[in-house]
Amino acid sequence: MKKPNVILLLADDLGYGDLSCYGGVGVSTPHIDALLEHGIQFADGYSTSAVCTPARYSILTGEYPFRNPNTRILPGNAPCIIAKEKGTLPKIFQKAGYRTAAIGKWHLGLGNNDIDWNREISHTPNDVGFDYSYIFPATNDRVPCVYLKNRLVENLDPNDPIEVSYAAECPFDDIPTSVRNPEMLRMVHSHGHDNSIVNGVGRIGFMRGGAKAVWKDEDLSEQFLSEAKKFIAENKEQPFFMYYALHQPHVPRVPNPKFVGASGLGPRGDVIAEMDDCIGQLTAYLEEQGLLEDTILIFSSDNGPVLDDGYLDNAELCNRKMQHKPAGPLRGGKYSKFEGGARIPLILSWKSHLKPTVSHALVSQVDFAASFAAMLGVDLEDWAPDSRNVMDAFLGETMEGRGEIFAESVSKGYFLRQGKWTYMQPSDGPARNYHTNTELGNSHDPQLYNMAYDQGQRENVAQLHPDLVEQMDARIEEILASTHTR
Ligand code: NG6
Ligand code: CA
Repeated sequence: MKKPNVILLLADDLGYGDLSCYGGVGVSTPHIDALLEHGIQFADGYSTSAVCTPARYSILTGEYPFRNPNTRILPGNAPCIIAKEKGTLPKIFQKAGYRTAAIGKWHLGLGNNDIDWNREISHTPNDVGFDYSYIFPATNDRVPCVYLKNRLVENLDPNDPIEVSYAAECPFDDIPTSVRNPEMLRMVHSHGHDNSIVNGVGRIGFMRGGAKAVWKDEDLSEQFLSEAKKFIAENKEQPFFMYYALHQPHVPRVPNPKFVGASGLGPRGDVIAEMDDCIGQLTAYLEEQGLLEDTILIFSSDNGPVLDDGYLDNAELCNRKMQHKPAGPLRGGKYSKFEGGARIPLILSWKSHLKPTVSHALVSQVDFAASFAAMLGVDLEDWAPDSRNVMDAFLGETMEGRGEIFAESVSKGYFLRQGKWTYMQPSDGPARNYHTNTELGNSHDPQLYNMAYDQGQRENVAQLHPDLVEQMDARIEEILASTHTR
């Protein structure tokens, strides 16, 4: 078999109802929908977490986040949480003779607690299996707002060194901050995001210097796309794997001017339109290069949707007007233990191999590692301890998936899905996220939902099925006490 190229496209905070092919109302994503002309649409695809860093950790390591105590939303100056010796998804591809690249959002930490942004950085994507990387360090709302190419900040000016701090008080008295210089803001924050001002937007964290290196939010999408194309052009003679982490529709939502007003859904809809266009351009480029037939394109999201995640950009109002429900029929969203947190759009497209299919197989992003290892004949040994080979399900050859889904909320509350049942362990904590108003799914009572008729998790039937509750709770405890589940 000719080894296919693999491009894993991962959106940031895109919900189950945010794509028109997933039945999203008031939204139009024609280019992503077109992936389904030769693709499998997973109705029951999951990430392992309702937030970013843990979900991405699982994709890249094939391991549940709870096994690494550092899997939480990381600040922009956190050390890399994937150890250099760890088995990873890109290393599996490298073993199979692929060239590998990470493009886009990283958010898994950099360096080893020693980061100096003005020198070569010691621990980057290049140390965990990527031959090439062109990323931003954390999130688009966290400093430093710069591109990192392999080990160096791009456009670094030695006369204008970069300093970064996540201290509670601003340690630099000569930089603009949202508190000191509200007149410089072009976007109003609702919670947090009142530290450094970069490109007219308040961020999390303080940053000084690096004027030539800071990004323009409007350019992020095109910049990453052009890097992706360059990598493809330079590596088309052998198979390649590209982890392409799109920054949309995470806050701050600042589309290129070409997309302002494109969706009728306000900035959140506009950046989704921008992202969709980006996928269209990428697909067209692959076609032009004669590569589309032999390239597997996976499209997914790291976690569920959120509307006000710290900036007042009218997302809620615009959605209401268009009756757009970003989590579709699901309850909760980003941060949540309800299905809206970790059940995400997941599409696998392969022009020369697949017909349009909707699959209800239970699959998780943690399975990419073992599935591609099996496809490529790579021996996993003890790598990817929670990843299962469900390649037959990914390719639509069977509707049987992994049997169980295990995932966590922002506060490490756990849920387990087996067949039609989703069980959520009792937990302390608030019913809603104070900032975003998302229903978090925390309850002192055990919760059991029958997904066959209750996708929206409205009717807790735990009391009707005490044996099932006991058995599923015990399984969660068993997973938490285990060293692997593969
Ligand atoms: C939260 C931020 C939110 C977002 C999130 C990370 C505040 C009040 N909220 O702490 O804006 O940045 O972290 O999102 O600062 S994620 O998709 O990368 O997990
Ligand atoms: Ca995210």
